[in-house]
Amino acid sequence: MKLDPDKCLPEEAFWIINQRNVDAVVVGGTLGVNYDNTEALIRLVRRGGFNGPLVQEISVEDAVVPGVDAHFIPVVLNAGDKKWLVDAHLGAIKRYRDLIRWDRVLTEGYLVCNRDSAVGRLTRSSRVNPEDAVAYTLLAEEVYRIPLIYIEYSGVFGDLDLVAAVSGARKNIHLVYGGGIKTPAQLNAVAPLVDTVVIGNIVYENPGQARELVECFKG
Ligand code: 1GP
Repeated sequence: MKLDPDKCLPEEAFWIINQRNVDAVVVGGTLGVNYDNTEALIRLVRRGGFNGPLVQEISVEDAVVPGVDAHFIPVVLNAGDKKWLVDAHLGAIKRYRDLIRWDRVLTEGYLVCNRDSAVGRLTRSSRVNPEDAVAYTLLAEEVYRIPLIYIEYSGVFGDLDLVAAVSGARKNIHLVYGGGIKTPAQLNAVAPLVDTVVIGNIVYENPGQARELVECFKG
């Protein structure tokens, strides 16, 4: 479950995140993220009784909040703007170097497949077909030795052929899918292909439907 610091958390979210088949709560977003709204959301989730893994996915250097269980660092493999591949990360390391708990940092090889999403526009991500996606995955797994690849369709349900191609080509890299999941059929179609499914927008757009999704998902 990914929660956005720039959005108002509906009451149902507290029930949802405490269900057995929600593995973790990731706090992160692309637009309007700052330290105050990120810290407030993290506090809200903990106060809401969530005792599972609580992770911040960092997209803004100024918004790094200590005290979470881990920090996920997206490295946007298909970014047209090199900032999101290396420069933002270098800047953050220079700034926080002695404060970083490296044992709690997890790199995400990010593959932004919806170029019209906020993250797609921000990073100026290049178009990705299934062959590209497989090559990026092998690059992440075999060359960069990144532990996790995240197929990000943020806002739209993705191309299952692309996800299946990546799923068949990867060896051990942890495969995450996120984007546009609104129905049990979508969830159940993508879940067998990947290790982790992320749901985000539906929690805000239609909390009741998000609740149903989590309820009917058997994992
Ligand atoms: C966003 O992958 C997540 O980073 C989830 O996508 O918001 O479209 O569910 P949605």
